[in-house]
Amino acid sequence: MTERTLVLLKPDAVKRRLIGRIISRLEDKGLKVVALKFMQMTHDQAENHYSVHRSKPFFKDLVSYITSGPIVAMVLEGPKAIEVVRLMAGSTDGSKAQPGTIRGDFSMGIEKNIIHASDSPEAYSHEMPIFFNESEIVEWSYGDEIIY
Ligand code: 3AN
Repeated sequence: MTERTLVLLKPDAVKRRLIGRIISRLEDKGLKVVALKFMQMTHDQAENHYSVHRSKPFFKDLVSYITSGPIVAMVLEGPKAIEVVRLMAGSTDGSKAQPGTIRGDFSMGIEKNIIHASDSPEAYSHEMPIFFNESEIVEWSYGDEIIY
């Protein structure tokens, strides 16, 4: 079943010039970009995005980190996109993430862990409107069916 997921390339990915390499991995896998934005998150957007973590001890640091520099926000589409991107991202803590995953290959940390990806359809429904209007999501087709 085709679904959509919200992906963020965090400030460490941007600062380390990894945008292209990470998007390439996601495209190579077969995920389709249907929305893409380079932006600076506001404090309010960050608090909203991470609202499920509001009571956690790391919440303040999380908000301050994700607003510490520009990010890339994307909506990706594909069969089981949520599960597929979570698998590709790897475990939250980069030092424990499997080699071959994005965090496993590019991160040694739990905060600076390169990528965010929605973990459920409910999370996607909460997160996506923080970054995009419905009108910014483009329905399009590759024109061949090679990818799927
Ligand atoms: P994931 O991004 O793998 O879904 P979550 O949802 O458990 O991880 O946590 C959201 C974000 O909060 C993580 N991406 C990470 O940046 C940060 N985080 C999670 N646990 C910790 C922690 N113990 N200390 C600092 N930051 C954390």
